[in-house]
Amino acid sequence: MRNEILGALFLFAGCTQNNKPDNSKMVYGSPKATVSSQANGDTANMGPLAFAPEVPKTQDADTVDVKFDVTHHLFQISKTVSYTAWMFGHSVPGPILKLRVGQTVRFSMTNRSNDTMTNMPLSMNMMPMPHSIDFHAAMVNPADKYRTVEPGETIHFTWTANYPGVFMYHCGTPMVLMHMIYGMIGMAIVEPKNGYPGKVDHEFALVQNEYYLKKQGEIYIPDTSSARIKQPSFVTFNGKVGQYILKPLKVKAGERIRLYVLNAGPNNATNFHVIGTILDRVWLDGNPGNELVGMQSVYLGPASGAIIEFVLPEKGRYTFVDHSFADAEMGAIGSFDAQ
Ligand SMILES: [Cu+2]
Repeated sequence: MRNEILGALFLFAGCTQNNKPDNSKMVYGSPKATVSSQANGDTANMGPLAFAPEVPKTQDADTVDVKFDVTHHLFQISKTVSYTAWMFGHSVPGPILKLRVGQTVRFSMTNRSNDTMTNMPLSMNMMPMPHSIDFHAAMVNPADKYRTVEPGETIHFTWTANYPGVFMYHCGTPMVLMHMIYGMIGMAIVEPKNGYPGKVDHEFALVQNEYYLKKQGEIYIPDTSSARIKQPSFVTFNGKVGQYILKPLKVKAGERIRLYVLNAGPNNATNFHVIGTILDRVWLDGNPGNELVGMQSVYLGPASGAIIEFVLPEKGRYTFVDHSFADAEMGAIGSFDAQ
């Protein structure tokens, strides 16, 4: 009996220790960023990246090279709506980046906004713009690493992932609101040193964001005045209106599902909910130290994330929504097809 109590105490102490940040291992800051006036020759994305809902695999290395560029491009968010997007890695949201605590990222990004938008008439091309990137997962001097680079320039800097979690990255060039509603948002996942605890059968990444659009000729352009009063025209999971209603995410009944969810905002909160089940394990901001259990919905303000686990109990179609139902009506709705 005594041994059992001691064992339980030991386990409890172990958990607490695991969940506490170990400040002796933190890496604060990094060498100064460099900016070159040369564009990267290679336009391909590089690193432990994937496009949502796919979750990338981490790489087994102390230092990982990550590269994606900024482009301006026409982006289709529904059958009838296309708009002039500013994007990381040629998508909205930008590519999902996956790291492990302790890894150092050697990052590089070219501002290619001066490239011709190949999918639009020249007369409708967007003006080249200065851009930047701000990684919420990093602990660095923002004036240095998150500085704005001009069209054609390339920024290089390194940073180390100290905390596990589901973090946002975004363009931080003023007016920040404008750069975010144009599509300059993305997710970085940092897993604990030994990976996330527990086994799951499926993993998906979901980034929720708001669009504020107004019509201009045949296409739409982002509208900062409706963004200022927080009245979106569309709210989406992974950049496209209702895409997982049209094409549900396929799983099996009874399997354990893990979602990496980020509310990129930029303005409104979300109440993530799955109709027909209970969210049985939730790590706020994706840190196992912040565990909640048995949730009906997970409330996430702008730039908040979570890891959400659950089981779909029997065969069927399970809809997931932002339970602030105005947002579901505007496109923040999808479904799982459990076979
Ligand atoms: Cu920008």
